[in-house]
Amino acid sequence: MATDANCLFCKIVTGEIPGDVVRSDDRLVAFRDIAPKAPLHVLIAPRDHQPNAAASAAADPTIVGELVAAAAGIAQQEGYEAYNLLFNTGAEAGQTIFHTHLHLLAGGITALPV
Ligand code: DGP
Repeated sequence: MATDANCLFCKIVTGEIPGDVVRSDDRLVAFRDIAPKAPLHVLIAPRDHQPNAAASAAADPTIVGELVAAAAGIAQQEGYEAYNLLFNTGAEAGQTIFHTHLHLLAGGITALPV
């Protein structure tokens, strides 16, 4: 499994830096966004360090589906039937953390997380 000692989200998924974790298993960690753009705003990150969703899909063909399935479970657990999912890919598209993460937003988006 790839890790990057300089990556903030690697530090959150390993617990080196605390996060408000809502789900964790051997494949992924989900934690609340520090600057939420909706009443529910959770980031779902693979443990494996890859710079974006396309790279994760290339490295591990099932992981992106696992992130989506985790999002569905978290939304249900938090009481939301409807939600939005977003991968920012590339700095020009608003990506600021270059460790794959799926944004899960529900309850009314106040601004796009870009
Ligand atoms: P993106 O722009 O797609 O790379 O999203 C990065 C998100 O990460 C952004 O919505 C803010 C969030 N974020 C940045 N630093 C931290 C942090 O230290 N903890 C948590 N929980 N979220 C963070």
